[in-house]
Amino acid sequence: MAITRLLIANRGEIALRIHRAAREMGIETVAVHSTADADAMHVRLADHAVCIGPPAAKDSYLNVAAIISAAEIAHADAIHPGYGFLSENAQFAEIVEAHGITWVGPKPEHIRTMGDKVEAKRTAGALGLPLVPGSDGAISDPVEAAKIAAEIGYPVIIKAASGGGGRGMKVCTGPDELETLMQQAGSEAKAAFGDATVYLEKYLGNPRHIEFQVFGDGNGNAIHLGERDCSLQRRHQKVLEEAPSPVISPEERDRMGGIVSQAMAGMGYRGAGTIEFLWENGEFYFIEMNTRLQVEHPVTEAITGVDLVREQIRIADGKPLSVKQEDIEFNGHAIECRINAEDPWTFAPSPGLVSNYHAAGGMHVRVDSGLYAGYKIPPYYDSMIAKLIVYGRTREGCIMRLKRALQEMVIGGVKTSIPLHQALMNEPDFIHGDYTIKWLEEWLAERQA
Ligand code: MV4
Repeated sequence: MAITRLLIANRGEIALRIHRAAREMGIETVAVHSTADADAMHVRLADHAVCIGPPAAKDSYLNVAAIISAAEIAHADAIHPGYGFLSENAQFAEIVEAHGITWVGPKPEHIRTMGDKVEAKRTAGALGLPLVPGSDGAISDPVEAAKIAAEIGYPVIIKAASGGGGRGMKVCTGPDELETLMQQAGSEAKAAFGDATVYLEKYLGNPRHIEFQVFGDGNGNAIHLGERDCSLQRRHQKVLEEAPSPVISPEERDRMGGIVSQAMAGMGYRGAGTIEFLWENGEFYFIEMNTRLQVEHPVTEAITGVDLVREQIRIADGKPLSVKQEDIEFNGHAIECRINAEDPWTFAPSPGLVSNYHAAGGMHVRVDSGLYAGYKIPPYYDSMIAKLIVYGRTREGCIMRLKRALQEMVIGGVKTSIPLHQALMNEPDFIHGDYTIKWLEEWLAERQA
């Protein structure tokens, strides 16, 4: 029952990315789209297209019944969810499988486990991953919490079990505020996620965000594809990512990579995954796992030569991993700039008509985007309209080429984050790889002043 027709339950550049991988494998594609996306590039390129609803994501890209119906009408035998939307919805994965459709993603039980941050941490710890010191699971009793906080030392951070991506976190600097902040965190979590469960961790003051790409075959075999440094972010939105991390040595990569792939093998993980760590003073601390393909996957593709979407589809199709760990080499350096339709300094969204468009090109330059001249960027979705991914044999060479590529990019008619990336390329701290998760926001604040 090999996959012959793949429904892509997403939009924008990632829908196009998945379409391209499928085409190269001889698999037909089915695009689904809202009424606002009828003119999108992925819809034009796909073999078949089905309109699944009005612009609001809850009525279209998050509409499970509409997507399953589209799959049945179009005779799709597999569904790829991309990132965001339904990609980490365990119930959706179960429904897809219950309809006899191949789910291009992890086992639903693993999506569910990792979606609960308390369960994720417990699982990661049991599999041998290093954890941030903190409460052993959920905590509700303020007396118990105060005991743990005193043990691990202040400041501590209170996190929502159903949170993730930075939502519902509170930093607590001393015992006086602990009970109040726990209550606040709990009720905010209840309001946002319908679940008041919180847990406690030692607060790391100035870490880097380093994540490992993993792949499992679902039968106890797993590999890692090295790390990405995603420390440059604003309000929990990544701005630029790179691989490898400027601070991780080959020995450290092999050591941590061995630990994460052993953990994934141990749980029988299937498909692509990302293990997120905070890294401070040379130590890794697991925080979360993402059970999906990530926006920034191309930097890993650039330095390993492995097509991650092709690999996802192969695994979903019951094939073995196409590469063995010992065959994976890490060569050179890659940086991805996320290009958003927004003001580069105020970050105000800037949707509208793209009056003209020219993508950068040349050696080792990749642009993942559904843009074209005359395209109208709809206001209803994420503002990311393109990713510029540049490779170089060295980090320095990569930055030089990236500067050149940023100069070549033309996106007319809307504001974009290209000027922000150009400014970053001239910052000594960035050039030296000397940045943490706080760096970008501090730099932006200084520029305002
Ligand atoms: C932390 C932390 C400091 N100490 N946990 C934010 C998103 C979520 N995935 C976890 N996050 C953090 N957890 C401890 N124990 C600081 C952050 C954090 C952060 C993490 C990664 C990338 C950017 C960030 C920005 C602010 C806070």
